[in-house]
Amino acid sequence: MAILEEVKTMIEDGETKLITEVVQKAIDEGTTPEDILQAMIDAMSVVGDRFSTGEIFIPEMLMAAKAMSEGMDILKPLLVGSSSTNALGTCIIGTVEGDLHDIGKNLVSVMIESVGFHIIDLGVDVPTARWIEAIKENQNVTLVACSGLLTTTMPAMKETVQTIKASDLNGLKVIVGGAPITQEYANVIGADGYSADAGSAAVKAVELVKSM
Ligand code: B1M
Repeated sequence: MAILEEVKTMIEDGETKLITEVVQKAIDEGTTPEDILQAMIDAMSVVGDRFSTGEIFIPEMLMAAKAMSEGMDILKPLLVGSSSTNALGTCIIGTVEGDLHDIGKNLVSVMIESVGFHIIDLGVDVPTARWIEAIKENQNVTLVACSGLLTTTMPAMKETVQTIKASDLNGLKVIVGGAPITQEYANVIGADGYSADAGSAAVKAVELVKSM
């Protein structure tokens, strides 16, 4: 089996022990971290489809998510690199209230860190008050990045973004994303930026902060 197919199968099957070995083997064989990551993301889509059709249930989704996280632990240093300087200030990142999905958020975090931000990760299920508190208690916050994966938590994202924008917290930009989020929704809730994936989130983050 080609190595990327093997990586994909490990994630789809939630092989939390074997995944690190296979990811390391892919790296050793010269596969780029970006290609390995793409195979892992594709696998999560398959997992989502299987959940939708009732082929698998929450425990299997959880195992796949854990396998993805284990694989990411190996890829992260390669994706962030050593050029990280924090020159663009601090980014507060998290998943909005009511939402426990963190894989996409973690990927966005890695990519934003790689372009020169210091990351403060608030985790998942972050209520609006916690976002505000984190912005106030940290130095030089230039970016807030809100992730959301559920249609049912889109109103929580709206509340968080609108509360930040209506506050007297200046000198920062707010970027949003996640599967159900669109540019149109980002405009409606008053976010400064939207991105569909982790790579373009990093590009957008730089663009927004440099324009301040
Ligand atoms: Co859930 N889940 N889940 N889940 N889950 C989805 C999202 C779903 C689409 C599955 C499905 O039905 N096909 C569906 C949502 C439907 C909807 O809202 N329309 C769903 C559901 C229904 C649920 C529950 C309600 C199930 C239940 O209990 N009945 C429940 C909700 C729990 C809660 O949050 N309160 C639930 C639970 C879970 C698990 C806990 C089991 C697990 C999450 C574990 C974890 O994250 N640690 C899980 C998983 C794994 C998934 C799927 C299968 C995979 C998500 C994922 O990690 N994708 C997912 C199906 C799918 O996505 N196809 C699904 C890979 C990741 C790389 O992609 O997160 O989209 P993603 O991130 C992308 C972009 O969206 C973007 O960049 C990333 C890629 O580069 N992005 C940003 C993300 N954040 C961004 C922020 C940005 C910019 C871009 O700027 C700030």
